[in-house]
Amino acid sequence: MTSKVEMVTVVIPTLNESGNIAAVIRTVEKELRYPYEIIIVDGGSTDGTLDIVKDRNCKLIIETRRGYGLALRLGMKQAKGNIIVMVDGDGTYELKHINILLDRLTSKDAELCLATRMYDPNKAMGMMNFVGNKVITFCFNMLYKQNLSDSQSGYRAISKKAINEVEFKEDDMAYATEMLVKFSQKKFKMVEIPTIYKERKYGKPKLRRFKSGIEIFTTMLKGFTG
Ligand SMILES: Nc1nc2c(ncn2[C@@H]2O[C@H](COP(=O)(O)OP(=O)(O)OP(=O)(O)O)[C@@H](O)[C@H]2O)c(=O)[nH]1
Ligand SMILES: [Mg+2]
Repeated sequence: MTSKVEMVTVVIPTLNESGNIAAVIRTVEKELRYPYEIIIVDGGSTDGTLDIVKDRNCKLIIETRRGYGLALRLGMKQAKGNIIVMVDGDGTYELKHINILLDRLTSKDAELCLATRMYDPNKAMGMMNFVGNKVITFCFNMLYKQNLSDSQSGYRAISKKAINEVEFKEDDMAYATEMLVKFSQKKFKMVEIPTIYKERKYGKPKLRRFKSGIEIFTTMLKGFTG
């Protein structure tokens, strides 16, 4: 149950996002209507990302062990807000929708609200990612009796209390799925808002599709078989 936004902690993992991170931070600062802090968890960027972040009013954590999930987990541990927003530092998510995301979380009294890119009118997501995501999300919905449309969205508002009640183990991309699996098991309420997908303007994706796909399916099945 999340009926009120007192303070928001925006947790952003970064690994070589110098072309994107300034705009991400700026948009949060401009748009977010609630009291907030921003925590950047950097994986040891060598492209100037750190210099950009140090100039901003953000808390910076450096964690050179690899892993998207590890970075998010570390950032969330330090969160002061009662609500956490996790979002990538690559500019692919629409941060102008951040208040809508938070308002849906509280109006629905949910533990998690995710921003789904599946109704993007521009259909900007690449075919491989789109199909992979559809298959994973379909299996997840079947196994855990949910009705989500974008299980791989990394743009979510989550109650800090809910995060504290769950123990996470996944260090990489499967973390996003592990969260949905464990929240389903706890019967936490999960809702969505539609958002758009924006293509990466700078830098390279760190996603290794095959490795992540295997890890995601393993995570889903592990949760199901106990
Ligand atoms: N701290 C940290 N951040 C990471 C690591 N791997 C990825 N990231 C960041 O996590 C976010 C998600 O990674 P992306 O490379 O965008 O993966 P993706 O969203 O699947 O791929 P795109 O299609 O390019 O958006 C980005 O902000 C990355 O910079 C890591 O090992 N450590
Ligand atoms: Mg991305």
